[in-house]
Amino acid sequence: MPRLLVRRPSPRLAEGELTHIERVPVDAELAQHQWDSYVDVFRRRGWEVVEVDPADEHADGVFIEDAVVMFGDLAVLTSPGAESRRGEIASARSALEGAGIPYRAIELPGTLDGGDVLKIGRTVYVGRTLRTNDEGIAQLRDLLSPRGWSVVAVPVSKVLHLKSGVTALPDGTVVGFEPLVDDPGAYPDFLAVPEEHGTAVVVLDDATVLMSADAPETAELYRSRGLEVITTPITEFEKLEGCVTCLSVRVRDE
Ligand code: CIR
Repeated sequence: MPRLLVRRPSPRLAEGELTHIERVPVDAELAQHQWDSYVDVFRRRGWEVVEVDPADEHADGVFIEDAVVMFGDLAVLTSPGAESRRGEIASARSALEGAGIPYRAIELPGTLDGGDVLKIGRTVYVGRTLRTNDEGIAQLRDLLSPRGWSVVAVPVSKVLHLKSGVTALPDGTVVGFEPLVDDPGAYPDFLAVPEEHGTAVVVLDDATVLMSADAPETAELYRSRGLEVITTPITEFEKLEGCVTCLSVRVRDE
């Protein structure tokens, strides 16, 4: 059974880091409700939900994808680029140990945020951003090359993380909102979508994706390509530069 690692939102969510957008009020109660609905999408589809211990002192802890990335059955524990987020790693490590998931870690001075990692087949695109540095990318390459993955660094300057700008459909097509993508030509197969919040999809299976409810035209575009599209509202997380991918780590059966 696939497993979903999640961490419930901190009551301090509204104080999370912001880089590219202005701060607006966040409704903590609505955020909790949206988080519950997000987790329910997976639960209803048979995923086992594993809660990482709350880290209420870390406003951004809910964005658990930044702390852990799965490569097959190996987890990589990251080294967050924002100082305010480094304390999230200890509890993520305990969660991996508790769940019996083997892991390796990126170490300082290397930094790497999980939001900068996009896997397509055995290719791993890694955004070089304010959060992920060359040393972090080099450490990731050293871990993955012997395991048969190839790591490709791509520049990202217009959004927080690589996956704030692009993700991939089940067939490997990279989708992005072009004004926010540094180099669409970096990907063999690129599809421009009409809305910023439509760029992030979580692949649930070969025919189904989960995305934000705030991109209806993009949802229609994906449906016209034969996909089943499930939408969920995540407005309170989008206000903090979060998206649908970053609220969980998907541990899939290999
Ligand atoms: C941060 O700046 O770190 C958070 N406010 C947002 C993190 C979003 N994570 C992601 O896109 N993977």
